[in-house]
Amino acid sequence: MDTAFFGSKARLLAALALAVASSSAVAGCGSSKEQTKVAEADPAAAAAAQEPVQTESDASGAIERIDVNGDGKPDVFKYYRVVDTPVAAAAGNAEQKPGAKVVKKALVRKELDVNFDQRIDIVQFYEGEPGKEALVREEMDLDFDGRVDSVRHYKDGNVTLVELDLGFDGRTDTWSYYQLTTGDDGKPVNRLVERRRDTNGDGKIDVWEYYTKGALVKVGTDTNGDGQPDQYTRVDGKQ
Ligand SMILES: [Ca+2]
Ligand SMILES: [Ca+2]
Ligand SMILES: [Ca+2]
Ligand SMILES: [Ca+2]
Repeated sequence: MDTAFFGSKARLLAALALAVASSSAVAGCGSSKEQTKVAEADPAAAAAAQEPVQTESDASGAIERIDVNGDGKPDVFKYYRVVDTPVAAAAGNAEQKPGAKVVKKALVRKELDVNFDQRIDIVQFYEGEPGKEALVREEMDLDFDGRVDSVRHYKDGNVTLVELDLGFDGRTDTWSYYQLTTGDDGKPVNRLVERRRDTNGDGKIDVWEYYTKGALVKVGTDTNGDGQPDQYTRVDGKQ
């Protein structure tokens, strides 16, 4: 019984490892065997498969298209802003002429089609100078209908607010707020501190959940419909 269970689990892991290995090979440099096969079937797809990463750029920006699953169609799009850095300001290079500029690019947006249906499901927005880009917002289409259902806001690498449309009707109904605090072990920890919910879908918040050290301690409700909590219930046993 146990042996059979572990056997099937091992096979599953092996299959998973294989899938990951082959997809990263395609994303990296591509295998010549696969390219030959594709070339016989579709020369255009073969040309794309040979270059899983395609870059286009002009004076103001650049776009990088990446074909993750090797079907010849890009699934990841990276948009860059081009930044001219005077050579003096960049790392000193004696061979370059005075007044010359080093062109650097900063990632501003990343779009991902995670289910390979040619529709973007995740859009990430970045801010910061080249090499120091930080994720500030992430929009996700969780049910693949083309409409954003989740927006995550970040500050210094930590999520601060998650907006969710759990009803999938195009309206946010859940707001989760996070705060960076110090844990019992003295290390920084980013924790959920408050969750606001619109439970009846009228666009107004009616339930407020308050969290301490990640645990729900108090629930506030709006009973008179003014959009403010007026009744509180403690759920942690304290008075
Ligand atoms: Ca693809
Ligand atoms: Ca998609
Ligand atoms: Ca959606
Ligand atoms: Ca409501």
